[in-house]
Amino acid sequence: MAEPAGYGEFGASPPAGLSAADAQLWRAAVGVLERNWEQGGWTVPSRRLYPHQWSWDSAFIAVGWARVSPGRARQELESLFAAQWSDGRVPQIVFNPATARDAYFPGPDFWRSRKIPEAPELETSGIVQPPVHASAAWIVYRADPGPGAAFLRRIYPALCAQHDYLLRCRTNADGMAVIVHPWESGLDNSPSWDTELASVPVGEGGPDTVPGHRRDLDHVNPGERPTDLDYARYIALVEAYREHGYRDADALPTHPFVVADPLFNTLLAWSEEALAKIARVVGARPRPHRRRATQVRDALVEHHYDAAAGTFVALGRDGRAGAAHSIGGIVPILLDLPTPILDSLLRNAGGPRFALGDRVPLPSYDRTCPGFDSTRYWRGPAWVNTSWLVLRGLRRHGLRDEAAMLRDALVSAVRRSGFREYFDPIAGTGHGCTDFSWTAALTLDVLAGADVPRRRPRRLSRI
Ligand code: 9WN
Repeated sequence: MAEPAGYGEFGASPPAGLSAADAQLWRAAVGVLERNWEQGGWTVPSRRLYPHQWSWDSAFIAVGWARVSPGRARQELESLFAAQWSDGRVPQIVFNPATARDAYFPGPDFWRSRKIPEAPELETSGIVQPPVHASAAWIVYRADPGPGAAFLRRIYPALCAQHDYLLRCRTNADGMAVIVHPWESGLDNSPSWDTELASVPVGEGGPDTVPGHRRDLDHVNPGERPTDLDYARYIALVEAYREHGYRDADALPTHPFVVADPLFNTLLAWSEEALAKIARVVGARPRPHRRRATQVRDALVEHHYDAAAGTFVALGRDGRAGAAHSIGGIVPILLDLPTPILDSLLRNAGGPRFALGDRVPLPSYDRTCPGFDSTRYWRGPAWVNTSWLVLRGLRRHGLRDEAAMLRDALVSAVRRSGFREYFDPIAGTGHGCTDFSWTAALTLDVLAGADVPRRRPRRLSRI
């Protein structure tokens, strides 16, 4: 499926017009991607902390490669889809056979994908991550439309199968795709999952006994990672799902964690919009994709918008809402929304909770909440991918000034603290691993500047 590397079509030199400081940042970002590139045609998120291929990371990373080497961007996505299961799911992790089996926990011996008939030859995990891939594929195509068209023809059926799996096996009565594990959200220990997670029974060893060696703690300060209790629950959830051979029809009726998440569904709708554009290029029908995008967006607005809080919230199986004011509640700004909702999201983003306009990117969780923790993973720190998604949304709505503020915040955080995994949203300091691939990749996209807004700039009275 993959084509030859073709590295350097655009060269590593920065685009014309960047300041000397931005040009230096550009070269440094390319250096991170080069160091993290694997000969098999994909990029590790981080050499030591995440030494395999991750699903939504590859989508963000492809967006960055598209600015430097569209050939590598195409390979990044195609190598991921080479590990797609026959039921259409795109696994959260594709394990690198050349990496020690215990280099990451939980590794291939825990997931046991070889026992699953639908799984591919390469070993993988059995869960998914947010479906941002069709959107990434579209961005990759736009960067290099010549060879990009053949790439779209190759990958379109796999992208459709990915979405079909979610709509066929993972959709609830509201028409929303559900996740069965916090790792599927990509925002692993977000306070949004606390309520649902609290009722997950943990293993026999006791509430904070993790059945395995947490390799993450060999590389990163434990105060910046999920707790052992979180991990005990993560493991218990995988065991419950794995017991059913990862078959949703069997597992979901009794599964202890079934959540409809605004960020996951926003990316599904956004990617359906992208599939509509891709369909036009490959000679398929765009309308079914547009219809699905609208259906998911409408379900999101109808069931997940909390008018009092002015943001979108996750819902558990019995309709219990997760904590409001996670960054996932702002990300729907990527979609067309009714004006009052858009205005509320902007008020939240620009107010004290998310402080858009500060020198750092948007926090992952409300800065004013008692549960906010400025350095612990998804419970406060600013991550570049979620701010990049909001930035794309601001540009879509023609909000140039707000987009410029967020762009500057992203660039200055990285310039100040390096290509860190996440940043303290108040102090701006870097945390988690260094040389993190999607931070470098999305910095390239931001530095290169994005598509011109489709609409006339829209000014809000105040944000
Ligand atoms: C579990 C790879 C991944 C990201 C996730 C991020 C983190 C893994 C972990 O790293 O999760 O998937 O071990 O903590 O939360 O979004 O895809 O970068």
